[in-house]
Amino acid sequence: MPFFQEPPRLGNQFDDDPMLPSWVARHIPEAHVGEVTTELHELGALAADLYPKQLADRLNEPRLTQWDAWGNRIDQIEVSPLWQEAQVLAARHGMVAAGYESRLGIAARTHQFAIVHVLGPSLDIYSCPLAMTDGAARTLMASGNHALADRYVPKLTSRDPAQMWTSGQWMTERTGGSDVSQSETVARLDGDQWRLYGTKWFTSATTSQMALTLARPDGNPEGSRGLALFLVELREGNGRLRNIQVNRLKDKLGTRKVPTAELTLDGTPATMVGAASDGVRQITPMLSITRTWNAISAVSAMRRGLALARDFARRRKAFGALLIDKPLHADTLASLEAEYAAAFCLAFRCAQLLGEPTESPLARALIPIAKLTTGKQAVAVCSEAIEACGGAGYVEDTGLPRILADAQVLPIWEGTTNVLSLDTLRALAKGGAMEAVIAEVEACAAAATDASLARPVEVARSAVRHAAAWVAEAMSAPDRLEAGARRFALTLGRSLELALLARHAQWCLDHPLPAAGLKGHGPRTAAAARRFAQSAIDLVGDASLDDTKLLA
Ligand code: MFK
Repeated sequence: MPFFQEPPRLGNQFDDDPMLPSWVARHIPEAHVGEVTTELHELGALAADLYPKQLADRLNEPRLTQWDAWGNRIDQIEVSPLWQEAQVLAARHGMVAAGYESRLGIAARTHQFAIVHVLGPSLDIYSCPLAMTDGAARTLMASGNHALADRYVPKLTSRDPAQMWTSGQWMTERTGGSDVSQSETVARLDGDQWRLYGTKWFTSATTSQMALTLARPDGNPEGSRGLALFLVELREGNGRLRNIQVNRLKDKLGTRKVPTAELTLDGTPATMVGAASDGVRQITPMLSITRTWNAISAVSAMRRGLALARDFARRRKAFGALLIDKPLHADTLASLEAEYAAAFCLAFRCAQLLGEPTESPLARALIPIAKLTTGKQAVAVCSEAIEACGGAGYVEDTGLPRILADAQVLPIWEGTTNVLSLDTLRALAKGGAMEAVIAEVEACAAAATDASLARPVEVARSAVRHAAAWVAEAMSAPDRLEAGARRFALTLGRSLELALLARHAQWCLDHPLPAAGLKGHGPRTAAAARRFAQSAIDLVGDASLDDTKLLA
């Protein structure tokens, strides 16, 4: 009988997760832990059931039809079958709605992102429109425009698939996605109606029913302060786009199921959300939400890659043994699991902070730090995960390469690593934020009292102190500060991850058997903290600016 390798299989994505069950047990109010655990267990089974469908749907991509047979411009986008199913599942399982429900109080966001974490990787990046939908709901609620909030938030947060709307977020133009101050789209009043004219260059999920976007009202000054925030309903009742042309869909490295388009707005009717200026400031609630989604999605992507790599290691024999029994392979997987566990803690800490009624200085600082740190980790871990499957990991019809291609967007959209490093400096410059980050690490250190956690705690404390000392000194030299911003932000990210992981390990050690599924979580989580502490946590250091000039 010739040899055929069994492909990796996906198990229940809640039960098999080494972090989520204990995090839920710790952070969901005690009265609701049972019900939420049952819900997540069911979603874990659904995520596994969807995986073969995902593989079968691999080659289906969105299609744009610009003209009908009679020469009418129609610009219709058809999404993949799995995306159509995702739309229903996302509404039904409250992937946005759960974050707005009061039943779990301050833990609503933990509940929501636990659902996203378990189900998201099986929905082919449908998380993209959901993230923007969540961001649009939060932005409208924060806008003070009660009429708009009352009209649209119930649609955006509905659990009824027939009622739920998704929203886009159109910020990027040909002038750029990072420096949006140069946006060229203008807004003109036509009677009482604002109309938008311009080109939007990277509109993800163009099948949404509405979008929030920036445009410069006629006569406003150059720069970002002259931009205003607008809400656009994309279609008439008959489905026709409202003075919007879809020029083409983007041909991307990954996220190929997402219908990302280039649009021309040619008198598109729009509603001004707030004041006629300061649109960037008005859209910042969107940024906090989508960046948290990004961090959670980074962690989920790592989980998916590792779940398949671990299963593969239990099925694949080489050199006389299963890969899982090979010391070097097991060591490699262990380090990746530690990286995942650490990233998980930071992303879910952000989710928890989002549940607070107003954005604290700690949340303002942690969200960009988490986004940039976990985005980089996702690419590195997903790359290792496909390598752990050998050549199969590099062959498209195994489905494995998509994991890496999709992960590569995570450090790019919603603010690149460098843009978010600078945003971290901006957040920390506001009163009390650096102190809040240090206090967070110190609080974790004080709670993680088990002797086996002493080294992780010390590594985290020393790295964060080093980072704080560096930034205090670099403040006086703007070029030095900017050049070192990424190393600084990643140091904060990794030391926060380590401190949060050590603290969670302590909780797991203290609660060994609250549920059968949590057996062994204490020693395992502590091992993750010890292993992560051996990785590079403190990256702070001044590189020579002269060398940079020579090299770059
Ligand atoms: C799974 C996840 C899926 C995610 C879906 C993604 C699909 C969408 C694809 C995309 O659209 S990707 C493109 C996304 N683009 C960005 O994320 C923008 C990246 N650039 C930045 O973040 C820049 O830093 C920024 C545009 C904000 C800089 O613009 P400005 O005009 O130079 O901002 P400025 O003057 O620094 O800040 C304006 C105000 O906003 C200030 O407040 P004040 O006026 O009161 O001083 C800032 O403090 C405030 N601000 C800026 N960033 C903030 C913020 N406030 C809170 N949080 C922030 N992050």
